[in-house]
Amino acid sequence: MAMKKSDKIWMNGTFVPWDDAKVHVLSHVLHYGSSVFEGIRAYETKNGPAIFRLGEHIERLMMSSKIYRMEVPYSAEQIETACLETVAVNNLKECYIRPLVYRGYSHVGVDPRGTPIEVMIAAYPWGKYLGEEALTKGASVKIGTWARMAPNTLPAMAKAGGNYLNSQLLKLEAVEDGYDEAIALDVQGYVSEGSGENLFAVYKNEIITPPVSSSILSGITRDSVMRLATDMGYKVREAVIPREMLYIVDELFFTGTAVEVTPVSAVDRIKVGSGERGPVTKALQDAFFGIVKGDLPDRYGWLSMVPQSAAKR
Ligand code: PPE
Repeated sequence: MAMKKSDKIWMNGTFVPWDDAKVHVLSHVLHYGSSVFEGIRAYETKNGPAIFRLGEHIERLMMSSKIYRMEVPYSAEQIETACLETVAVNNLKECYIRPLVYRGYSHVGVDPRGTPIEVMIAAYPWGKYLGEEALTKGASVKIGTWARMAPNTLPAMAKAGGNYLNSQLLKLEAVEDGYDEAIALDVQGYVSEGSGENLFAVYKNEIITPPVSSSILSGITRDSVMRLATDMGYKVREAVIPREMLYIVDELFFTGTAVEVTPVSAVDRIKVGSGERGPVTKALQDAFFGIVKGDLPDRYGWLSMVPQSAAKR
């Protein structure tokens, strides 16, 4: 799937034309996966484009950088402003924003000390992660044969480029086998998350999701859905989930910036509930999309409006 280009990419403090945003082939990041990144969405609202939970995403980018001892040469505030400007200069309304912090070019060798820490931010249109139809019909998933990283191998809380080698193994296995997506177990055999999404189950009138200790990325959409569900009166709990529970729950859905809130219709070809999108999933989708698109009041202060004046830069 070729991506849709936009005009300009923010690279180390300046905007460069999309086709000129390049790195040297001996950059540390290419050889050793030394990057941390974010995925953020902006939605079109009646008052212009708005970025969803920008502050939390950049906070996580800074935490991921800290875990890998990468000294980011910009403040969180500067990166937030740069994200808003990147959407504006490209005249984008609905888009995906990808900030990346990476170790650049100085020398090859595992010891990363001395490599320049570089930052880029791109914004471009990105449609529905698992296809438009999955939002209503649900995704068919399999339990991957690859486990998520053991907690003392790669830190799952850091959204690091290298973690996505594990995600790629999971995703490739799933799509090659005819599924939309894979769910990974952790090294203990408990449910962790999808290749690029968190997972929620609805079971006996409770909403449950694996805890951070199950090697998940602590998702910002996950946090948003937990807050929305609690305020809507649902009982929400983090719980260690055994694999077989996925076969008997009433509803199952993914959350994530790219995937938004997407139902899961079957696990290992076993139908989840009736195999249709369930009522709790639907209610949470309505609440989530209502807020991000500005149709419902932004009662949690989750939207950052893109200043239109920034477009003139
Ligand atoms: N787990 C993983 C492994 C993950 O990659 C994501 C986001 C999430 C959970 C959900 O986190 P959050 O976006 O904060 O709710 N995955 C990003 C990258 C997807 C990609 O293919 O690239 C995303 O959704 O932007």
